[in-house]
Formats: sequence, structure tokens, C-alpha cells
Amino acid sequence: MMRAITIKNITLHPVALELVEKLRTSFGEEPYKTAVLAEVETSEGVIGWGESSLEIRPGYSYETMGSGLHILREFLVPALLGQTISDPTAVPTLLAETRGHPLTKAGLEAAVWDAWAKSNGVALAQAFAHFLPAAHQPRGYASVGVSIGIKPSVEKTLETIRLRLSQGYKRIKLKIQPGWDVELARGVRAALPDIMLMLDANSAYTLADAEHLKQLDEFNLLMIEQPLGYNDIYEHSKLQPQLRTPVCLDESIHSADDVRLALALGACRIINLKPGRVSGYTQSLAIYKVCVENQTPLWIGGMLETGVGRAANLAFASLPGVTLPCDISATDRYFAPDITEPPFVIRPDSTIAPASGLGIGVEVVRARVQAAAQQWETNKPY
Ligand code: OSB
Ligand code: MG
Repeated sequence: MMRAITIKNITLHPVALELVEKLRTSFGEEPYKTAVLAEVETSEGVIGWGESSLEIRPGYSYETMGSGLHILREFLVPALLGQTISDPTAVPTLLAETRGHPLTKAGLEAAVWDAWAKSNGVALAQAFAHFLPAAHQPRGYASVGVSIGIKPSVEKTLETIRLRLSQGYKRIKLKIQPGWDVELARGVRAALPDIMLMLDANSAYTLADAEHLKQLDEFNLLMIEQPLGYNDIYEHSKLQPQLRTPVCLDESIHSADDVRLALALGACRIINLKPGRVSGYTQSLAIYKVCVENQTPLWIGGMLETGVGRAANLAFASLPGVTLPCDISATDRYFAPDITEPPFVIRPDSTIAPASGLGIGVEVVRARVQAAAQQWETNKPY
């Protein structure tokens, strides 16, 4: 029997952190890693942290730091304050009067997950498993890879790939866009014929590019992520049958219903689950179950999260239904230093151990949150 919590206070921390290596995608490059951290305090004084992984520009998602702060302050925080919550899966209903804004909602829900897990004396992975069949106990590790941005040349890309391989990452993901795709894959495959390689287009192509994309079939790719429209499922269902390479949907998937539709139409063979993109871990659990039922390969995507979001995503990624390497790299790939301690480290078998403490299991270093909040205040473009 798990205990309910009552939400006494919520503090929002908009933050900006310098990235060790920026990530150029088909929709551009963000100058900082930005996020709104939600700090929830229960009536018993337990603190929970969650991350709304919002970007400055509406490039990956329509949500931004600006829209997120507005929606949190005016609608979502007032909807949760004072509420007694039996368990975190009750949060989506409490936030349902606000439509959309999944990345924004997810941070608040994550803070409730952390506070609830801590109040009940369990690690976050255990809290997630509480809502799954008994066979789905966490494994104690997450299998991971690394996402590499668009570079000025194949040589520069190979340099970065070799560095990441030497650090232990066994699955390499490269960002592509029209004009930076077939020759990139050819060059990388010529130098590194056996690595586990995949590409992510972030919606840069249309169905008219099908013939062009077919050329990628010769490079033995693990998958191609989100080649077509960012909300499209139908046209992906016309593309996938033309490719041997599995299509993986990222941007188009917002709910378990979207996964069911995509699988029914044959739009993809693999699902990228970003807990933020689907409005939080409650909806993530629903998607997890659909993938298990359909034996669909599933992995956890990333948004260059700070340690707060990374810790929670690692906990989820340690569940056994997450069957492919995740976009969750070690702390030193992103920040020096992060706002949490201790750092997450990559192990030689391309795994990361989730933190073992209660809830998210990492300590949030307040002085670093304050410095990152200052960085946001100084550099915010609006
Ligand atoms: O498409 O997967 C993506 C980061 C920001 C926005 C979109 C994407 C990404 C990544 C980063 O690929 C993966 C990571 O967090 O390491
Ligand atoms: Mg992606």
C-alpha cells in the first residue's frame, strides 16, 4: 500500500546551461541547454524535482521556454497546489483542463513522481514498476548510445564517433538533413563497417524523397528516425514498406493511441519514447505497455536533459521492455558540471547505472541551480 502526498508548494526554476558539445540538427542549433525545473514540496516537507525540457525556439516542438513558463504559472501550478494525490498517475487528470503542452506538463508530473517515490521510500524505477506487471522489475542498468550533430565534414564526424566509441558508446546516432545523408552514411560505413549506426532526420524529408531515402538501405542501419513530417503518421506508412531500414517515429508520437495507430498502419517498426514529448511518465507507461503487447522495439529518447531529467529517464530506461539503446549519454557528454551529483558515467558495455537513492536518486546542487537560473536571466532572448 503506497501513501498519498499533498502538494504544499511549487517553485519554478528556469535554467540555461552551457553545453560541452552542441547538437546541430536539421532544425538548427540551440545556444544553451534550457529547461524549467519544477520543485514540489509536500505537506510533510519532502522535495521532488522534475524537468520540463523546453527549448528557446519552437523547432523540435511548438513549446518553448516562454510558452512553458506561461502555461505553468497561469494554469498548471494552480491546478496542482493544495491537491492530495494518491499516486502520480492521477496528475494527468488534474492537468487535463489545459490541452496540449506535453513537455511543460511532464516536468510537473515528474516532480510529483519524485516526491511520491521519496515519500514511499522507493527509487523511481521501482515506482514505475509498481504500475506494471510483476515480470517488469527494473534491471538496474540502462543500455545507451550517443547522438551526434551535423558536423562540417565526414572527417569531423568520424573524429567524434571514434571518441564516443573509445568512451564505451556502442550505438551511434547521426543527425542528417537533405544534402547531408547518403554520402555521410557511405563515408562512415567505409571507415567503420561494423558499428551499430542509426540516423535521425528530425522531419527534414517528404514522401517525394522516398527514392532518395532508399539509398540508405545499403548501409545496414539500425533505423532511420522521423524522416517525414513532425506530426505525420500516414505518409510514414507509405514510406516504411519501401525501405528495408526500420523507420522509428519520434516527433509524431504523443500518446499510446498514436503508437497503436502507427503500428496498425505499418508507419514504423520502432518507437522512440521521450517521456516529455508524451506529457510524462504516466503516458510513457501506457506506451510501454502497448509496445510490450505488440513486441515492438522501444527505446528512450533524450532532449539533452539536465541531471534532473536524465536521472528519471534512466530509471525508466532500466525497465526490461525498453529493448534498444537509449539516447541517454553520460553527464560529461553534456555539462561540466551538471546541476546534480554524482555524475552519470558510461561503462565499457555501453550501459549507465541509474542512481540508487530514493526517487530520482541524485542530489540537486542548489548553488548550481541558482547559477543556471542566473545564466537564463542574463541570456534569455525574450
Ligand atoms: O530528435 O532525438 C532528437 C535533442 C533535442 C531535440 C531532439 C532530439 C535530440 C537528441 C538528443 O537527439 C539526444 C540526447 O539527449 O542525448
Ligand atoms: Mg529524434
